[in-house]
Amino acid sequence: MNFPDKLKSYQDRIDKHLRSDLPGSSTRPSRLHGAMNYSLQAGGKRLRPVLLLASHDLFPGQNDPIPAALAVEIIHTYSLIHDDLPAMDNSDLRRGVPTCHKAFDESTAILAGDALIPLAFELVAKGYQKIPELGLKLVNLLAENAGSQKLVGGQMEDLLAEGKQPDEDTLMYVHANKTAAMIRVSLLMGFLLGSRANDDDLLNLVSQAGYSLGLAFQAVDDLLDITSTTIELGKDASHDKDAGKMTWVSMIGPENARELAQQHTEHALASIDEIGGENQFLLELTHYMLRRKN
Ligand code: GRG
Repeated sequence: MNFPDKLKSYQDRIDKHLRSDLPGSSTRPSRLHGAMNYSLQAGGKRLRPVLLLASHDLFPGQNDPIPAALAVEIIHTYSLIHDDLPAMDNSDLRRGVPTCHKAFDESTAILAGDALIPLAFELVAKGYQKIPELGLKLVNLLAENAGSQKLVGGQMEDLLAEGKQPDEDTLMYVHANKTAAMIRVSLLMGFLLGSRANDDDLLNLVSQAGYSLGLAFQAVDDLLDITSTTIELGKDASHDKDAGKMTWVSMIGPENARELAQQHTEHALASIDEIGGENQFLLELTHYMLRRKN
């Protein structure tokens, strides 16, 4: 199967389960479930669950990766809903449609984000209850990476840095935690559900690949803010620039940011290459992430 077809088949599989495995929009309170499903089904590249499935397929095993894949997309979606709120980035557009608080209202969007967090953990806990040792490990990994020293911590420092003089230490902290942590943990969870989960050398390589891929992804995201249009992005272009965000573009300029994205991509490719297994799709996905337009 060629790369675009494989990517689409992963995305379709995730979309299907997001529609069928979660409480539907008519579940009481329907306004809350309506808002949760609105944001989950607004689209999005499904990058994190695709990475999880592809990482699982490196060395496939008997475990079903879908509950974990849904969980990482659900945590990511909550973070977008909360990030878009007026108290944070105050964005009107996300995934090509009005943000959750614009389509509903602020209180509903806060609650929709809140409710998505335990839903993600419920899926992992229930999905892997027959393999409790691995299940707990996955719960722990997801909690750590979504928590105050990773995703939320990165978001906190990102907000604190707005309008400040750019400094590399802060920027690295924000990118490593706000962005790379969830990308890395997606690869790790997929790998741990596969048949080589006990191979620590491979696990280390997967971790390194995830970290580099996450940093490359964020450097590209910084560039897209100034090179892509609102239509292409599905969210406001020039948002970072207008908000005085600390980005690689504001710190080292677009050419150096592009160079940096390239370097992180090469590191990721080297690790994925060394991992071996059925790694062709992940190698192609890494290239695709560098040339993406949204
Ligand atoms: C509110 C705790 C909390 C965190 C918010 C996700 C996030 C952290 C902020 C969004 C802004 C941003 C630039 C984050 C960096 C990660 C990133 C580029 C997210 C967007 O991910 P994509 O491009 O989005 O994968 P889709 O819509 O395709 O899923």
